[in-house]
Amino acid sequence: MDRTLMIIKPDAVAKHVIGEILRLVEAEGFVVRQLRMTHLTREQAEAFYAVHRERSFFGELVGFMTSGAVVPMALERVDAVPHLRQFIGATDSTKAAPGTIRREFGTDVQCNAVHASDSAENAANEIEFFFGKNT
Ligand code: 3AN
Repeated sequence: MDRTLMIIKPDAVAKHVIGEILRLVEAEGFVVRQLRMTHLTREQAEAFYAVHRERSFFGELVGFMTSGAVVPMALERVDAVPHLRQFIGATDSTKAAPGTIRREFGTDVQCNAVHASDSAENAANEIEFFFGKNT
């Protein structure tokens, strides 16, 4: 079993679809191992997305991710990282495949409902970011 980190982003929290997203993720065979609701500070959002610091959309991204509560969770499943990436769909919700989380619940490239780790190494770091070591 592998673990990955998913975050339900402020747009999806504001749309009251936390439950619907969790239901779909659990039906897909993911087991929720850790889960909490938090409101990121600017410093936390900048640290979480540090790899994007030089990107033109960094300021907007940090503004969006601090605009409301988020729901990070550690999910466990066989092939968790690639399976969840596939399941949530492309970054731009308007281009995500039908049936994916981002297509169903997101709006565009920024308000795309969820984040999912893109590698096993990042998954471990991101789970530690929200839930500490030994998770
Ligand atoms: P993904 O979340 O699919 O791995 P990344 O890592 O390229 O995508 O981007 C991280 C986050 O930055 C995205 N989830 C999205 O919210 C935001 N983002 C990516 N590209 C853009 C863009 N062109 N304009 C605004 N926000 C963007």
